[in-house]
Amino acid sequence: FSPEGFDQTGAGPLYLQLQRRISDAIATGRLQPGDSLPPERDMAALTGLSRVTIRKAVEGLVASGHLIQRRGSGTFVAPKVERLEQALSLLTSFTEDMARRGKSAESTWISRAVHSPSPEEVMALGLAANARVARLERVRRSDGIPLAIERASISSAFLPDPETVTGSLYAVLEANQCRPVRAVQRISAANLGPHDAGLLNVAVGAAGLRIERIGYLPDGRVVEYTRSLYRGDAYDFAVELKLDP
Ligand code: 16G
Repeated sequence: FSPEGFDQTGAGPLYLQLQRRISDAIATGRLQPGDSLPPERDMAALTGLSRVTIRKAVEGLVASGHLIQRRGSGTFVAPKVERLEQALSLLTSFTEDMARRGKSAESTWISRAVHSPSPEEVMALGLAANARVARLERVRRSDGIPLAIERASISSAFLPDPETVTGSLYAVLEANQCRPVRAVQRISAANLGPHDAGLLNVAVGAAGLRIERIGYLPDGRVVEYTRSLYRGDAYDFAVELKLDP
């Protein structure tokens, strides 16, 4: 960062000039994923620009997904995601999928509690009106990178205490002898709104995949109704097709 090259007279607003400089540095590798940016005050001193201009430039680059901000620790160049290929024909869990790739699986919990079911949950899970439902909402990460937001609803009959799920939901369901053995999955396109984009560290409006999974027990009862939002820049879903006999 240096004061040279900022055109105070005509080459467009100064915050846009600074944004271009930072995004060029990322594109050319002079700034690497994970590199930290100097604090706002230092950037202002280094560039001769005002703190208001610095803040506006950084806010724009956070919104576009180039930078990420962590409260208390500063501003960083966003990590690059490598695309993952995910088979659609296997009923696996997030934890298992990551383990198979030799990657870690982590969750940041948003909420985990028992509720009265919504009409949508009553329908999907086939619940009685007075039933209760465990709702588990979390951001799924691998090697620290957020990949999906997952909102799982499980009848309390199968998961009385959602607090027992600290890592893998399917491992807990398996221990309770109610892991789904069959599922129907529906995928649709979605643009991520400000809240979800923030949770996934991507630009507002970035492409996402909305995935709904309904998981069944061998006797046909529904055990899981999960709605997820996957990062469109991180996943390729693949399935084998066979000629209609
Ligand atoms: C996957 C499933 C989700 C399931 C979860 C369990 C999709 C789209 N979703 O993320 O329905 O609840 O795995 O993972 O594949 P866990 O056992 O690691 O908690």
